[in-house]
Amino acid sequence: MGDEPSKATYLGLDLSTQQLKAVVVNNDLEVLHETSVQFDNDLPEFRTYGGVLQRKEEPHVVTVPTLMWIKALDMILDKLRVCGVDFSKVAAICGCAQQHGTVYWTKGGRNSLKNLDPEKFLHEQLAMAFSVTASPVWMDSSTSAECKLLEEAVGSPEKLAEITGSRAYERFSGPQIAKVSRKRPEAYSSTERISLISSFLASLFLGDYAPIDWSDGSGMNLLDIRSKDWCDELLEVCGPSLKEKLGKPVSSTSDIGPVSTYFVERFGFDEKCRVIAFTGDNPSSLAGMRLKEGDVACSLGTSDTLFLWLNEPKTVTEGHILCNPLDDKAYMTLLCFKNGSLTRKRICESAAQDSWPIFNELLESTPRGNFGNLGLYFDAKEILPVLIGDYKFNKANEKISRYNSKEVEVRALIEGQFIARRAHAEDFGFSIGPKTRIIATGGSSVNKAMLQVLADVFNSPVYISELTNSAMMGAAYRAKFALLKNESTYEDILKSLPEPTIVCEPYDDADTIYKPMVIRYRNIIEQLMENPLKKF
Ligand code: XUL
Repeated sequence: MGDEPSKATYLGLDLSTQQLKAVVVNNDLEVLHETSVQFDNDLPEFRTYGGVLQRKEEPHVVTVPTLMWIKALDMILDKLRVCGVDFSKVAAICGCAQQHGTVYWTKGGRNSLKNLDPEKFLHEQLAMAFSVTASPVWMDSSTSAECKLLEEAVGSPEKLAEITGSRAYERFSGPQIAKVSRKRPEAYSSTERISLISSFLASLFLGDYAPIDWSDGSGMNLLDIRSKDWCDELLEVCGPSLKEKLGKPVSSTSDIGPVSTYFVERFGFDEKCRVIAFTGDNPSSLAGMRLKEGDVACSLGTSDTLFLWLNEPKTVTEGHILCNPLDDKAYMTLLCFKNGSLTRKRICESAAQDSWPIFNELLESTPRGNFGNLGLYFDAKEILPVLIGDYKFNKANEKISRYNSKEVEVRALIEGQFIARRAHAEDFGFSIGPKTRIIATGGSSVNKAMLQVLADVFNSPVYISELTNSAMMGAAYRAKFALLKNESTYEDILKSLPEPTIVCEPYDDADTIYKPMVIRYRNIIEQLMENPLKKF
């Protein structure tokens, strides 16, 4: 394996909200095998919907049975084996996962990881390895009280944002850990190690606790993004002995050790195969999309996210600054909108018989600007702006309970979502114009009708990469990069890959139509934030 670099392959994984995906690429980074496990359909025994558990009585609490992810890994490795993957050629494994979620290993967890029996599935052996069996995930918004604690610990939201890259956010791991420590002190004290979902997945491959990487660690409200170490004042308010429970964070390009003997014996991995630090899905997407200066990445998935590469950190109170996953000196910005593809799916079900072709037909049969109708749809409490519910406005800006036609509803949703993305991106300091390349990725980026609306609302050309699944591909690319980083730049390693191609250009009248709608959106939000029940 290691002696013949040209034959080396790389394994990349993406543990996202609704599925686990895996890819094997060759030394030229061409895809050899790709497969996925869908949580709701392939693991129905865990009874998730959209990959998560959420009870009507406690809608802000959103969790995932940790064991489901482990069973998904068992399944995906078998799927790869059955489709003929030669694991002995894999030179390095890297992965990414939905950000912010936390995994609580019980005392003895490390021992279980180190002594896995290759004759058995992982999920059989790790069923008792967790002190909290349902991991809180990024969709959870039940930690307002804990957010206050963190902001008070350092003095203010601004100070917290200056240190950690973000003011306190309910889904961030620090407030989530503080909630476990306060509400379930016994479970907390029997916790030996707390992993992020990314470092948890890496731990399974490593056969030991994998460190948290700086980039995903920036989504915790605990890491000082400049010194790249934990902020002691913040750890203290979250729970006792938290430093030991988190372990030391490492650079996202770290080689964290060889693959565990479990994988060598069960699947035939080479014992020299390395595990590279896993990171968050958004940082991994940045790596997969090869962003250039000035490009804006737009990922349309369960959450919609916008991000860009940043050379220097800055302090922002809306949105996030994260350590960069490719360059230890650089940073990235991130804006996250919770109501992405699941909300689009809801309207596709109600207005378009659950058919995307019908949805697109409806979308394309209405003019840009939608006759003055504008809709805002927040199934779950949104992050930006903090609102929940449906808000529909007609041409006269009156709040109405429903639209008379399905096509108006479909366009109201898509325009409303993208107008919000643009307004918040501008507030955050993104500069957007006809020269900006918007690079789209994520599940909904295959939908050209939607991308046309994106191009028009942003008045910028939209590109897509031939390689969809940028988060998963980013993991495979980072696997190779981490092995060669002393000899090659990331650009060099990726130079044989095709450039993103343009798919939609804005119409000439786009800015005249959407600029006023962005202003109108801002006014509506200002008034709704003051009084969400306001009658317009
Ligand atoms: C980012 C965020 C989501 C998750 C799930 O802050 O919460 O994008 O990473 O994809």
